[in-house]
Amino acid sequence: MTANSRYKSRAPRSDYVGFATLPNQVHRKSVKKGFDFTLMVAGESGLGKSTLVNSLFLTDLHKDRKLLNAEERINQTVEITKHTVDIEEKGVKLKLTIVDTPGFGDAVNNSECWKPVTDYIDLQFEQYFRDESGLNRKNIQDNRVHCCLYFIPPFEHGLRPVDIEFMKALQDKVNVVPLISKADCLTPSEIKKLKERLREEIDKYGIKIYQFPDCDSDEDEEFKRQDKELKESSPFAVIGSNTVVEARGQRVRGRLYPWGIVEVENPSHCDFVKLRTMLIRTHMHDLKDITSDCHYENYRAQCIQTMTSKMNADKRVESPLPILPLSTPDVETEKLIKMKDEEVREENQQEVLHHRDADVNP
Ligand SMILES: Nc1nc2c(ncn2[C@@H]2O[C@H](COP(=O)(O)OP(=O)(O)OP(=O)(O)O)[C@@H](O)[C@H]2O)c(=O)[nH]1
Ligand SMILES: [Mg+2]
Repeated sequence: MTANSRYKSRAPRSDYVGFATLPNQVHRKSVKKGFDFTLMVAGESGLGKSTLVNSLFLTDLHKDRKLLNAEERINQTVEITKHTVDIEEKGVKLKLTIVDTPGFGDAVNNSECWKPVTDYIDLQFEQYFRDESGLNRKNIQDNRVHCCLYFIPPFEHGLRPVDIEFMKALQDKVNVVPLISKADCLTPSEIKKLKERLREEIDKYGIKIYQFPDCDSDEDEEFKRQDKELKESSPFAVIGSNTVVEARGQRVRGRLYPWGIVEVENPSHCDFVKLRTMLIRTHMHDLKDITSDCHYENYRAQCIQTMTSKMNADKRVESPLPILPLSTPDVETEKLIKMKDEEVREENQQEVLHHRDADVNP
């Protein structure tokens, strides 16, 4: 729509007020402002978290970054690290932030290994809450985490206690998307079996993972088919690699084995493309909405509740008596007040008479 048409073209029609342009106005404004999205990865050490996010975004979308050579291995992540890339596509700007977390060990005692991760998420909420309640609300830096990819090892027959506890610790703070990592270690039938098992267990243990929203009935058939396929493929089985190999005469991102090549972006090898499509093309906005409408709202409500009860507690310490609201006196009280007034008046009169007597008869 041109500026001209927005202002003039519909003017003569009396039944057209013009609010039908609202979606266009919103569109223009949001394109101008740009978008942001923050993705986090979590799970046991060595499951390929850093490799996958690199395959997903950093090398893929950030054009200036070169692909790593086979020798340039990704190092073990030792602290929470944040990478931000500004990308642009058809004039739409996206600020993408990846939060890579160090994996927990495979030790039996992994008590509270999720704490640094949940603390990080809370800290971003806290920062946003402070900024939102402060004076400079216009330039708020929103670092809230919109999605956490939780990596499940391919070697187990289902969820381990630590996976259950970790996801439960995350579930009310962030959209959790479970992934079967290193899917190249499994055959297609093993993947199918593990997915079924994981779906059952997620249900059984009441783990709240990110739920894909229902598809609108007016969507076209192709979209509906893709949406169904997406839901049926969950939890996605993924493969990561930062090396480019030669396959079928083409250079593709993949893993080279003595017996063949595993292609990261080949849909018959793994769900990598489905995951990327879901995160970027189809569900980014929903993930952001749920973060702000559910997870952040929960945090905010809890914060306000804690602040209110603390304020009440402080007041009670300062004045041991409860502060009651002023009320209008009832009938009984008014009677008592009148009687008291009468008494005072009588006393005053007697005092005046007494003084007069004293003046007359000194
Ligand atoms: N077979 C296989 N190996 C993978 C895959 N993704 C990563 N790896 C390898 O697994 C090893 C660990 O990968 P990282 O990406 O460092 O794992 P991480 O989860 O980030 O580990 P921490 O930083 O310790 O938490 C590396 O040697 C990777 O090359 C995969 O999909 N399949
Ligand atoms: Mg890592």
